[in-house]
Amino acid sequence: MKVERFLELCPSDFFTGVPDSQLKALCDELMEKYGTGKQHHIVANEGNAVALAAGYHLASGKVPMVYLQNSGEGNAMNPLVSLASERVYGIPLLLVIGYRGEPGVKDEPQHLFQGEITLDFLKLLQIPYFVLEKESKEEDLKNALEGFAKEFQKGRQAAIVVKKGALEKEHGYHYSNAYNFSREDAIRCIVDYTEDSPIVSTTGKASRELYEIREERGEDHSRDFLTVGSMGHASSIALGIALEKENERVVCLDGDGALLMHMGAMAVLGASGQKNILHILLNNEAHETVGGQPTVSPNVDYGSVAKACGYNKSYLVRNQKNLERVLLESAKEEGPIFLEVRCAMHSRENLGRPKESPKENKELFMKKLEK
Ligand SMILES: Cc1ncc(C[n+]2csc(CCOP(=O)(O)OP(=O)(O)O)c2C)c(N)n1
Repeated sequence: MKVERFLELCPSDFFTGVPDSQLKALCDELMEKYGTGKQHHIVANEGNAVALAAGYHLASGKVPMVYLQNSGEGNAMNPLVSLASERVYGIPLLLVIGYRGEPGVKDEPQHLFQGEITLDFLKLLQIPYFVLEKESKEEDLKNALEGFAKEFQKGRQAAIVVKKGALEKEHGYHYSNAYNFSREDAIRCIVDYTEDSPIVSTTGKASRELYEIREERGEDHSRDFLTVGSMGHASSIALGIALEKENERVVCLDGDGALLMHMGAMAVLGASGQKNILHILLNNEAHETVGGQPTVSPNVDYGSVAKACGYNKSYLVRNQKNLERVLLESAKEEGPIFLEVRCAMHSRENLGRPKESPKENKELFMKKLEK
């Protein structure tokens, strides 16, 4: 179905969510039509989206749309259950959910279990849903929305679960930023200069690039924990390792979308005063992995946030030369250290994926840490 028509049929005039590659047509259309601001907000996590939409409903009486990848169901669950629920405030919301890991469709390991429980999750929360497929007819969606309208009147939520290829848009939206230092080159440089340090890398393409860089160097992957799912939690994983392994200097490779998703982790990391941790933010001001949709990063001074959270030092670099200098200099400093690298919004078309399973990655990583 054409995304333009989809939006005409949906009852909402306010849209908020966290982007998803499977919902790229929807995200692109919302960007083209509204940009970000008054009617469309790309937020830090899916729970934020539910709450922001709830506020909009309180002020307008209308039914806002909350869009998310199914991975975000967990983040959305608390405000769905304890705020929006008919048994609490009764806030009508139209959820639009990208269906990754759909049973029977090949997908990455981190999506498989989530895919299996996506519809059960909605059933558990007593949220009626319609699964939109490539073959769905306009009539099917209209009928579902008519049913949903009755639910909304009762202060309930309803969901459209979007299968791969179900929403289409002729022209993609063009996203860009002002930087030209590639994330992959930044990671290559970090691997060069942090020597044998364990690296905890964030969800998305940064982990895939780290994996490929090890292959390129003929090294194994035993120093890297690739956080393929659980977006926003890489720095907490790194802190957990640093607390236990005080002789290791633990490096976290974070993304700006991921860091924003659970920014409270920075406060905890700062407060830990842990000397053996280097938190590196690869800031491309975008959710590049899922299509390049903007984050609110241009508005955030991360270095100041880190300092205010109690990190010992914070650095900002935009090119290879300065990154090399800071990596050398910061190796002599006590942590927690924060290093922001402003990166281009780009990745290779032919970027591979890890060949080992997440469990194999874990076992290799643990074995190496043990030594
Ligand atoms: C809870 C959750 N919501 C959404 C996603 C989908 N997702 C995967 S990667 C990604 C973007 C990550 O952005 P950022 O951390 O800035 O890294 P970049 O892709 O720009 O390198 C998103 C939204 C997810 N995996 N988990």
